[in-house]
Amino acid sequence: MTIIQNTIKDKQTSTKPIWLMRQAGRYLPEFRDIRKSNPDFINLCLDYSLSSKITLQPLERFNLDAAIIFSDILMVPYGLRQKVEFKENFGPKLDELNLKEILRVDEIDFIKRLFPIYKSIKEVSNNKLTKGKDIIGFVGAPWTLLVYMINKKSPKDDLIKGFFKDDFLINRILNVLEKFLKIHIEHQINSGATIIQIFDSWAGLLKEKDLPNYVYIPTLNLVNFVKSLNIPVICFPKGIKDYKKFCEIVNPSAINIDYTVDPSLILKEIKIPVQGGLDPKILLTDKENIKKETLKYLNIFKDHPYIFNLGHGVMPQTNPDMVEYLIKTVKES
Ligand code: 1CP
Repeated sequence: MTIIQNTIKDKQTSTKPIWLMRQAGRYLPEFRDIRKSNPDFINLCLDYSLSSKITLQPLERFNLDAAIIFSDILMVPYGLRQKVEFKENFGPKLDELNLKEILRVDEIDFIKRLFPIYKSIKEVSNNKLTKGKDIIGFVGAPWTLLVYMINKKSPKDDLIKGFFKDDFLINRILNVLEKFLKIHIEHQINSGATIIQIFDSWAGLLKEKDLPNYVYIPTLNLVNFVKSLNIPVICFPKGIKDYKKFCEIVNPSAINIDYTVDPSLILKEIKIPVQGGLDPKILLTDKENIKKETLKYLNIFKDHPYIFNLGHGVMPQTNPDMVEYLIKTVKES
């Protein structure tokens, strides 16, 4: 068993495995090199040879315990024939959602559109760099995908006015997402993914009373599906106030915490394995501070099954040397 599987399934606490959200990406010069000659981000995700190469880049450099497939949560709206583009200094931009068009997409069509992702996972799992390590497949949670599909861009500056006005549309989309996210998860697993992470990056936009409808129930359906395939599932409901309640209701195999929550409180309140927490901005400071903050998390979770990770993705301006230092600190402690 890998050390991450040991942490999640056997609740071992003696070794702390580590991988990082966005471990492949803009902060690596070798990624920027590839990106320069591939301006279309969706096409890059659909080039299995390049996407598998990018996935392996951080494993070439660092002593990480898992690979996370280089892809994006917005490949699912793309698979459902909603046009997605990534604009520089703007982020994702989606076309108007067309329910009729989406309802016409069938499983065969969807898989055909996303097939390079599955091929990339196969390549990665056959590579010697991932031997004895986990391969993390992922999806966006239904709520976060719904946000992008209706909002048509990042909701950083808030959701568009009237976001919730069409109940019928919202419910149809959530239904479609549940069906196709299960298909996407199952194909990633059949291609070699050994863990699934569910990213709910915008869970924090919801009021407490809306969490059951948009977060707890749709996520629980996916979590139960992944568990039925005998694969661990890690949830990241970023920005929610009550991680304890989320864990009680959704009960994933492990919970990824964000950088705004107090890890000591999490230790007290949460029984399941924990992942992440360290503020990615810490990697923009100096080694002394990185060491101090890293040891803080390791110390708090020393007797708890814990997978070291950040409280959100590695930032583009991060110096790779600091990532190396972080990993070394975790491995040597
Ligand atoms: O070069 C570039 O411009 C691309 C930047 C980039 C990268 C490297 C985007 C655009 N996506 C990715 C890869 C990616 N996205 C991975 C790969 C694996 C890894 O972690 O190394 C993963 C897991 C994601 C997941 C993802 N995409 C999330 C969930 C996690 C999170 O960051 O909260 C979200 C919200 C997205 C949407 C997205 N894709 C890209 C951007 C810039 C965004 C966020 C936009 C926003 O703020 O709304």
